[in-house]
Amino acid sequence: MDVFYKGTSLTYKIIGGLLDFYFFSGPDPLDVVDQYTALIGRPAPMPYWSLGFHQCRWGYKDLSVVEGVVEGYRKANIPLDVIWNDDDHMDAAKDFTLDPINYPHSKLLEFLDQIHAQGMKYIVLIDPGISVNPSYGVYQRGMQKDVFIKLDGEPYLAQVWPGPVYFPDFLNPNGVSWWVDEISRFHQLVPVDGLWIDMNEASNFCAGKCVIPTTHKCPEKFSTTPNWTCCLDCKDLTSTRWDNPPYKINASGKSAPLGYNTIATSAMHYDGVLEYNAHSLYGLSHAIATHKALLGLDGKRPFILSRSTFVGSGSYAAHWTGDNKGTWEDLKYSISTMLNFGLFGVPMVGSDICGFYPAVVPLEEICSRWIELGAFYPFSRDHANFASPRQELYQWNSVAKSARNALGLRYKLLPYLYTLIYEAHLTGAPVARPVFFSFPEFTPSYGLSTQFMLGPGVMVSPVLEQGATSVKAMFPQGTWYNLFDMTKVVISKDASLITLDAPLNEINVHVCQGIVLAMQRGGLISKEARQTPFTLVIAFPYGTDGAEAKGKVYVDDDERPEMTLVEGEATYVEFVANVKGKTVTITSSVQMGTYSLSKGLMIEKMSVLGLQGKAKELAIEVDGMALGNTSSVYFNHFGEVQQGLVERGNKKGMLVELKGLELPLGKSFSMSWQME
Ligand code: MIG
Repeated sequence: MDVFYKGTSLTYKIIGGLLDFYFFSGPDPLDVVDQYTALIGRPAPMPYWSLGFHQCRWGYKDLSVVEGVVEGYRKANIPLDVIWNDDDHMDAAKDFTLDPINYPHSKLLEFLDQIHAQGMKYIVLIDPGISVNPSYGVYQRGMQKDVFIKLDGEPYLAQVWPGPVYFPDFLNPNGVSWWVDEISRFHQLVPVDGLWIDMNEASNFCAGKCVIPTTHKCPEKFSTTPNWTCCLDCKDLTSTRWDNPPYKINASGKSAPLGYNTIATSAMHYDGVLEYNAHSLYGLSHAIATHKALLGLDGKRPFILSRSTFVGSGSYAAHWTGDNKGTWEDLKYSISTMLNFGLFGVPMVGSDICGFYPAVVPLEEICSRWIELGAFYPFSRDHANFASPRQELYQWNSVAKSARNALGLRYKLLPYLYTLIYEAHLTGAPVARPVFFSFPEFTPSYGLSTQFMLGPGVMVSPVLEQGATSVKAMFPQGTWYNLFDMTKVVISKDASLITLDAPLNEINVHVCQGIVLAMQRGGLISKEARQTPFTLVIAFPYGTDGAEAKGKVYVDDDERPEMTLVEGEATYVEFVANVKGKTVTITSSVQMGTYSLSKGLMIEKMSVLGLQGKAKELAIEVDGMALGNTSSVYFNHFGEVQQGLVERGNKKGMLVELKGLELPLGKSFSMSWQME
């Protein structure tokens, strides 16, 4: 179909099929996504480590380069959880193989042992196209099991990186079991922690009905410079209504056959299903098969990143927004594409940080701004094209500084992000969401796509313009506290734009009044960060003497596939804080606490925002018993007590910190004190 949007109307030009309409009545945006994902499938649980930072690049020509990247991050003190290979590790671009010279098996295993020992992870790319090559086991077994999509009774011939390929049919149960087996064989060879499935639209360098040429080699020779010109002998398919329907969609800007640069639409899947009818499901079926394969390996929670998605893909895979450019325009555009995927039920999403295609402008400043924004994508990965200059975050001192700053906060917010993944899995609620999702009454934010929220309580306001050192941001009514310096307060009364300082290495991230944020100390790797003590950030309205704040935290052993409250394997705690007159109380209500107690997780600090004056007369109860010895516990007061209400802007407020706590996360507690 072609869909035309004309401001006041949508026109669907459809060349066939049945139309099923579903209406989701809301009333709130979050209700709509809840109803929608109840129908199409809830977003998949994600491993905790996948919320860490990822580094990738097409063109890490050998293992030593990859090792150098890990070392580069370590030396620069920039967090890194996952290192990726694009197709460079493969032997002549064939799935499930290793280049014996550049990625020798034993060396790769040594490297993986090392990084795994630190808790880091490794992901590689695979494509659906299987090299047509009688000496290649993956191909042989696929032929034996008859798993490929067909045209005129023969496997449909296409071309991707390895040269001539056949495309597996993931609608065929044999296709799925063959794929599951190939992944399990590969995993025995290389213990990868997740898989990246690319080119699964499916993308084909050729079009129509092709044969392997007899007059020249195809590909000419396998070279290290990628080459995507069609080398097969091909004829356009024009005789069937499947290939050549009377209405021509705008395929690649050409009035070409419908299957142009993909699988011919008259090709046949299992059980007589035409590609014409199944085309859009290819990437989804690929993700489902890959998910099944990973689940079967060692019972760990799968991580899959897919380029092609369809309704329902979020139940199996994360998504990145494809081949973008290192431009200010694409930096900005990444926000709306990310927010869209949240609405589609694919909350684990992000764009290639610093841009994929070789930059047309110097990258240093853009890359600083990009990691500041990208550190708050649910899926945070730097990735580049083989022809791009190197753009790992440590390549420039200024970018490294921005990265330490922004990723530093991300790693402190990991428990919050992980809890949002849990909520997404339960209710479809997007991790990154438009401001109006949390503030449906705030109509001026309906068109806002230069800022966004993480969950209900965190606002991200990035710089998206060259040379800017401040940013104009909009805030729903209330008090917002800067998470980098909690004494910086924004008090918003209406939709007018507030100018915030934003020097090159800084991004504005604010927490909203009414929220209790569970944070940890952070670190350079999520495995360590997740073991550190917690801080509860409690945001009351500025200068209040009557208010409530709420929050929750979910933690579990993220190795198991399910994200459910199982005794011993998960913890779920809700926090409620109140101010009434001079009395402040904070309580936890534990739905399940065994997991975090067994791990010895502690709350060490409360950071309370919005109060005036000095705190005194602390009382703490744990499990209903007064805590006798509170000698290690003390209050700190930062910032300034303002007289009267500040109206807006970068004002100073007050932070009351309660430090020296050792409250086990997972025990119910209640505490209270008086403000002088
Ligand atoms: O035609 O595997 O979008 O992220 O680096 C290019 C090489 C094929 C496209 C992906 C990109 C990846 C690239 N792939």
